[in-house]
Amino acid sequence: MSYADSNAHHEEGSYFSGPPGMLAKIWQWMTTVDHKKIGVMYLFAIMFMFFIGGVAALAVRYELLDPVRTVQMMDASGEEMTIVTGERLAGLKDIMNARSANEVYNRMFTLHGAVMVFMFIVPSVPASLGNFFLPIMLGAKDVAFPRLNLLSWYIYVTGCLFGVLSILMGGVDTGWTFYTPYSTTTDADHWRVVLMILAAFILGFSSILTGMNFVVSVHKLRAPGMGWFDMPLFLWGVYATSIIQVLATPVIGITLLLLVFERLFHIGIFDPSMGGDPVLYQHFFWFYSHPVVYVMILPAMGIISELIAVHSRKHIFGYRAIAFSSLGIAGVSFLVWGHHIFTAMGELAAILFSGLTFLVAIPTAIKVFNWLATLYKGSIAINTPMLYALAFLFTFSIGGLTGLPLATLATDLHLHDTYYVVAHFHYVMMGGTVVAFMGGIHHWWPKMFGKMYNEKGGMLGCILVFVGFNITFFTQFFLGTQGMPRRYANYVDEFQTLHQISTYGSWIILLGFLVHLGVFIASLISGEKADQNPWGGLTLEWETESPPIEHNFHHEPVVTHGPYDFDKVVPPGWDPKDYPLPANPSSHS
Ligand code: CU1
Repeated sequence: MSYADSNAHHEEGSYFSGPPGMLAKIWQWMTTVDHKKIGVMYLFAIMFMFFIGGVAALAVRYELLDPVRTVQMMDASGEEMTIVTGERLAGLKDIMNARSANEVYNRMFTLHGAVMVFMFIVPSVPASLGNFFLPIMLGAKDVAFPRLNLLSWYIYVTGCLFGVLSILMGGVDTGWTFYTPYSTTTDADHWRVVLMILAAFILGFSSILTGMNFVVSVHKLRAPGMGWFDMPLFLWGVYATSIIQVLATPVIGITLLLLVFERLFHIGIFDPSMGGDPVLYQHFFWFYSHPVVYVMILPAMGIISELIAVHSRKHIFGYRAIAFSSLGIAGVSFLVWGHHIFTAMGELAAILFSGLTFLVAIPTAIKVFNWLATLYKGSIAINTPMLYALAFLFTFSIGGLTGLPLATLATDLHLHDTYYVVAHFHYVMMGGTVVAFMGGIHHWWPKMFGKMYNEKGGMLGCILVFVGFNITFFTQFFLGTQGMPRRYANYVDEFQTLHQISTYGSWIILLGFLVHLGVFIASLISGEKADQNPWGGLTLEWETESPPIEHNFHHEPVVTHGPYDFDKVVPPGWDPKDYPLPANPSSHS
């Protein structure tokens, strides 16, 4: 509680205490250049897109509950729809089976992929937690370009609106990758396709500008005493991501623009019937979309470093190795795009891309081993952030290791375009990024909103998500190795049991997220007031109030110890409530 008296001579309120009056408040939020408010707005928008993408995912899984002979009968007999499989096909299933079930199914998985990739997972950690915490962890008042930050938010919202508009008009069936020539020739309504492509195009600008803002902030705004290697590892993750965003995103921008021109004006770049080359599109597309996998995962890895160090109160093992491995992953990420299209290139090229892909395993394994070494003999807290960190180690390791057979040419030929791939990238994206994101939200929730959440509820949600996730996606490794191709609404009977198990798992995931939602709402309404430093962290965000004041710190903080120097500065038997540390003459002088 010591912060209260040290700040007593200041009147500044918390960042969300706005002017009186609802309209004035809304106006203040809409025009704010405060990185914290912008981070919170991103958080809610991103969660909303996660909800839309999640509903589509549940619909896809629901359709796959049975092999659906309904569709074949319907195709044969024209418009008449015959429901064969009985009562279980009521409700949502009817909608899925409307007119051409396969068509609706294709739109559903495209909606799921496009929303989750472009509108949820790419901006997820950097735009929400990154925006809120990067300046505070640097000891700065705001990001380097606060107005640009607000502009990035509005560009993000515009992109999402384009996407939602396309969905409301009926959606697209191209898959989230918009592969040509299908995406330039599909007879779906022009504007739906164009709107969805433009959505991704616009969202790219938001990504570039945010990345640029963060790179400059890290270079220019570190607090006095904070060298590069005194930065929290979350910031190293966000920094590495920002570099990729700035360098790779322009490529997808140009590519999508060319795609729109091709679709509208038939200029002959990607369409072979006009002398174009569809494989050229795939190279362009993955030149961005592989690095962007690391835009998704690097900030998540940064979160895991914070969670593991703080909640086991241990100095992180191999700080520099973790920091450099983030940059290493960012560098290698630009050299491996070809592994998505092994079958569309020459033998030598495929061998080179295969070899380069294996390089990613080195910095990734460095991180995983360092996290394990940090946990060793730590005083491990059993709480939601730590549970999510442990879940991450498990699921992300499976995600990483199952990538190796895909990088191997001989095995990739069999596994390509099967459910094995679906399982693999969900283990990385959901088992990695989403799991870390959830852990990070719980870790920083008390700081962002000034309220504690119910720990038992958080842990219950985490366990449900973890169990449901593994039931849903581990089965898909078996489906894939047995030959079930991805992107099909119908399948042969022998796959039914595994598909059903997978679908039941998706319901457990849903239950887990509903528990989380309930816990968050309960916290906002009636949560216990959070201390300044509920976990005993040593990074700068814990040196300001919960929630932070408008300009983050009363005085410019001075960094006097490393971000994880628990062994040096934390006295035995220390209670985080006694923050700041007795021996720490830092910011509150
Ligand atoms: Cu890739």
